[in-house]
Amino acid sequence: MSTLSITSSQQAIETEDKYGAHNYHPLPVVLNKGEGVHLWDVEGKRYYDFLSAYSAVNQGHCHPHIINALIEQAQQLTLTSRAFYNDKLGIAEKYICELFGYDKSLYMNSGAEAVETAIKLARKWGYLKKGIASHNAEIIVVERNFHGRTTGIISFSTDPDSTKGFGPYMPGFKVIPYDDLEALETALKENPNVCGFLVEPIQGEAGVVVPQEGYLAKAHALCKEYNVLLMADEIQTGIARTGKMLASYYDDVKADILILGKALSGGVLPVSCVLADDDIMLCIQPGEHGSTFGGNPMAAAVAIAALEVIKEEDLVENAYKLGEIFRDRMNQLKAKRPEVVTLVRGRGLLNAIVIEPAADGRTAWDVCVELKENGLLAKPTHGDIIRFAPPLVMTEEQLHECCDIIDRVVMNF
Ligand code: IF1
Repeated sequence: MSTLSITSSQQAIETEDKYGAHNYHPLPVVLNKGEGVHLWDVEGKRYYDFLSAYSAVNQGHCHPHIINALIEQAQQLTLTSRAFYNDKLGIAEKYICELFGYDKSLYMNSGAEAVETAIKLARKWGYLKKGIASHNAEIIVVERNFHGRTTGIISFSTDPDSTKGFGPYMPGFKVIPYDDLEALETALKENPNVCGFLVEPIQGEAGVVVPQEGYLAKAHALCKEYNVLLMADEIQTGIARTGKMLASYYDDVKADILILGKALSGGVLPVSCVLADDDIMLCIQPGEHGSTFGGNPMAAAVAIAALEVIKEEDLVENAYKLGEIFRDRMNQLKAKRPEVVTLVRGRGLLNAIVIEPAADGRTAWDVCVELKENGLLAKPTHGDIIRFAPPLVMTEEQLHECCDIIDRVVMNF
């Protein structure tokens, strides 16, 4: 059977349409090369990437330090399974524990796998340490949460597109409003079986929803008062994206369970990780959890390299500085077209604008198609919100060039 070679965008789109599941509706662009903040399509057109694969490519596409770590390890040893030790996992465990200040780490692959791991860990801790009766542990989650797409995780989603038609759902979750400390305290007071509060420090998929000042710190204090674990999902907000190494750091919070993914590998392969101290992590004993690829030598080598890039290139500071500039530019645009841009929000280089649909029905989708025509790639979420999240290696000059593109498109919308 001959291996197909893609020679046009149209051919790629038609091939995927014929042979691929229709579980996405991508923007009509077919990419075949990435480098730093840029992507190229099959026809050779260059774009600025303003999505970063939903914050997995914080270090820029194909970062040489990460790629070299991948190639070197791939030529040495790729996978042993955890039935045996390998000489890279311990180094990656030590590196990440010391970087974030935890006793232990548990490497998995996808973000959803890490969230499922955190759920199992919190429940186990609830039974062994808090004394919750078996099978009665509850975890508090928030409205418009996004933590992945497994049947367990969508069981507590409030998004019909994520949930309808996939039941029956996993029990043991209580949904409260986001950014509502009274609702959290009530839920904690009413239910002695709560073992965890799972929350994004800034809600990504909901449209970059930034909670009130001090929300996470006050939520953590309530969790401590009721002997409940704060489980911070920093899969999208972590690894320098919001202008701090973790979004939790805006509130000086160290979550009881920290969940990382995406940029933990710089977008090179799936690597996720759950971090916790011994009294929590050691509730899972040998043989009680794992995965074939979790903690494989390549993931270990890539994770270390991806985290080294963040530090060596001062990406936390760059994200903070460029984020200020970006929101300033977007607020200037909002002042010029208040009937189109109704909201600008975000932290660091995780931002979003809300686009009011035009009288003729054109929406944020049409803005993104026009941005693509002008050399910038972004994608709307929930119809009217455009998330802007470029790689953190962007220069100030490049950022202004991108803002000029957004300006031009919105002014003509
Ligand atoms: C898709 C959304 C973003 C995440 C948080 C866990 C996960 C994600 C905070 C699961 C993943 C991805 C999934 C991807 C698109 C993207 C996404 F639109 F789906 F919601 F970023 F906002 N926690 N988010 O953001 O990690 O298993 O995917 O590695 O499913 O379309 P994963």
